[in-house]
Amino acid sequence: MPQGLQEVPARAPRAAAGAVPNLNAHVRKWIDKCVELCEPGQIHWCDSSPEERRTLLDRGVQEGVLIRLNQEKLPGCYLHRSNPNDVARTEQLTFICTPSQDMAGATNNWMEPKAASAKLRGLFAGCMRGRTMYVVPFVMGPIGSPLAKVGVQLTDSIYVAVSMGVMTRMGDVAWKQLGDSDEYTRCLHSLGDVSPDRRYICHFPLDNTIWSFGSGYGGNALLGKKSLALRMASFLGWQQGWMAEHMLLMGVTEPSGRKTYLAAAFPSASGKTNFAMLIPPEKYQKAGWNITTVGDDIVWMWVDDKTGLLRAINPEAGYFGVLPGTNWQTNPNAMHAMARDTIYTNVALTPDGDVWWEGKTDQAPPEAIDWTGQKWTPDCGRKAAHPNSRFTAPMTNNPALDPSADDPAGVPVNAIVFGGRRSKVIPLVYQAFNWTHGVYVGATLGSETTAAATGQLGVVRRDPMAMLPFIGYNVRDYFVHWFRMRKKMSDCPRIFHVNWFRRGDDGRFLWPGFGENMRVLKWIIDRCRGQAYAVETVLGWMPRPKDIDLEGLKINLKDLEDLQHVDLEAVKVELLSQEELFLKLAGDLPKEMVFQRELLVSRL
Ligand code: GTP
Ligand code: SPV
Ligand code: MN
Repeated sequence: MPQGLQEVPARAPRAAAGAVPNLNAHVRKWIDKCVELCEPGQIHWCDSSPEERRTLLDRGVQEGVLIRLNQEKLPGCYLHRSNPNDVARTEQLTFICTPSQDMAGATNNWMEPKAASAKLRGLFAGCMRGRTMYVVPFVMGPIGSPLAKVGVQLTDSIYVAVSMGVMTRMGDVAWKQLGDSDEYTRCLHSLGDVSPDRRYICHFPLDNTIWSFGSGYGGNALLGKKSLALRMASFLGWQQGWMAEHMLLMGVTEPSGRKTYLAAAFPSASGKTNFAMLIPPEKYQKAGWNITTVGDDIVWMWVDDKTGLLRAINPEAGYFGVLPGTNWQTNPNAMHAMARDTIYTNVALTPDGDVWWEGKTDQAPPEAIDWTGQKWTPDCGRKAAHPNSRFTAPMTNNPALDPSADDPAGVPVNAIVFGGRRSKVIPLVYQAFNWTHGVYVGATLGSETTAAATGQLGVVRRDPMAMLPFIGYNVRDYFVHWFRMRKKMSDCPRIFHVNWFRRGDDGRFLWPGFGENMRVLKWIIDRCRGQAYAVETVLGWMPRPKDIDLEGLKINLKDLEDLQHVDLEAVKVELLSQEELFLKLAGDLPKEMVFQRELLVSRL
C-alpha cells in the first residue's frame, strides 16, 4: 500500500483538480454514481497535458508512490515499488460476469452479475474516503479507426493514472470521440487495501463495465489493456465479426522493399516484445532487411470489405514490458524505448539513482536497494528485481516504431505465428497445412507458465492462442469464431508455430534466439511468398536444416537437428496432454477440432 495516500486527510471536501471537462449526460450520471459509492476526498480530471503529467509525477514522489531516478541518466524516469503481494496478474481472482455460466465457458472463472455487483459494491463503498479519484478518459486504437474504443477509468492510484497516460491515447481525445454517446467502457478501479483476500477483477461484457478492486498491478489495474482490449474486446469481436488477440504486430521489409506484416501470439512473458522489436543480425542489416514494430502485446483484426484480406491495429500506445533478461544485446530497441519518460516497476535502485535487474548487465552492481526496498548485494541470496518487474514506456520512444502504428486503417496481416515456451518435444518452427489446421495448432498451444501470473512456474499448460486468461466468453465459441473468420476472407494469412525455448539434455537453450530469430522469420516470410522449400511432417510443413540460413551463426548441425527433431512417441504424449483442454470442453468441442485431432493421430 503506497503510504502517502493515507496522509490525505479523511473526509476532505470534494474539490476538483484539473479542468472539469464538458461531460455528456451519460458519463456525468455514471461518475456521480461512482463518486457516491466510493466517496473520494478529491476528484482529479486527467487531460494528459505535459504540465499535468509533471504535476502527477511530482505528487507521486511526494506521496512515496514514485521515486525520481537520476534525471541526467534517465530523463523523465521514475521507479515504483508495488506491494510484494501484488506483482503479477491473479487469474484465480479474475471473473467473467454473464447471466449464464455457459457464456463464460469452461476456462473462465464466472460470477453471476448481480452477485458480483453486490459483492463489489460492498468493497467499493467508501473505499476512496480521503483519497483522490482520478478520472482517466482514454481511447484504445488509433484515433479515427472504426474499431477504436473509448473507455473511462476511475482510479485512486496515481501510478495507474500516470501509467494509463503512457499506455493509451488519454485525455480530451476521448471526450471528443465519445461525443454524446453512451458507448464507452466504464472502468472502476480501487487499490482498496491491496489484500489478495479482497481482490476481484470483474468483467461485465453485457454492461460494458469493468470493476477491479484490490490490485495496482498492470494487467489487473490498467483496465484499458487486458480487461478492455482483450476480454471485453474479444467478446465484442465475437458478436461483431472481428478479433481481439494477445499478439504482437511487426513489419518486415526485405531488400527489395517488399513488406510483410506478421502477428504473433506467444503466452505472457514468452517473447512477444522481443520479437516485435527484433534487430536483424548484421548480415541481414547490410543486405537491407529492416523490422518495425506496430505493437508488442495486443492486436485487433478485421476482414477488409473491399479486398477480403485481414487487417490489424494495435489498440495500445505504450509498452508494459518484462525487464529481466532485457539488455543492449537482447533488445536494444526496448533499451532505447525505456531511456526516458518511463516508469520502472519492481526493479533495484542503484546508489547513483539508476535501475538494475537480473540480466541487464553481466556484472551486478556491488550494492543496491532491491525491489522490496531492502539493502541488496550480489551474494545476499535474493533477487534484486522481481522476476515479473516491468517498464512502462511510450511506443513513440521505440526507434523501430512502424510508420503505420498510428494509422487508423491499420496494416495487412500476411502471417500468423503461434509460439510456446517448450523445453522439450516442440520443434523450432513448422507451418500449418491450412487455416483450419492452423486454428487447431493455436488452440492446442502448450506453454510453460511464467512469473507474469501468480501460481506455479514452469509447468506446461494449454494456453489456446495465448488467450487462456483473456478470452472474455466461452472458449468453444471462441474456436468457432476463429474457424468462421476464414469464410469472410478471400485469402488468408499463413499460420506457423515457433519455439525459441527448446533445451538440450544439458539444459541449455539449443537456439540462440532474439536477433537470430530473423533466420526463422526469413523462412516464414519466404513461405508466405511461395519461395521456400518445406517437408511434409506429422506436425506440418517443416524446413530442412539447409532451408534455414545459418551463415554467420555459431550453431552446430547436431543442435539444429535436435531443434527440429519430431519424436513420434513424444508427440503421442503431447496428444494425451491436449486432453486437458478437450475434456474441459467435453461434448462442446467444435467438430473441426475433433477432425484435426483425428487427422494428426492418423498421420502418426
Ligand atoms: P508479456 O508482456 O507478458 O505479454 O510478455 P512477452 O510475450 O512480450 O515476452 P518478452 O518479449 O518480454 O520476453 C519475456 C522473457 O523471455 C524475457 O526474459 C526475454 O529475455 C525472454 N526471451 C524473449 N525472446 C527470447 C528468445 O528468443 N530466446 C530466449 N531464450 N529468451 C527469450
Ligand atoms: C501479460 O501478462 O500478458 C502482460 C502483462 O502483457 S499484463 O499487462 O500485466 O497482463
Ligand atoms: Mn501480454
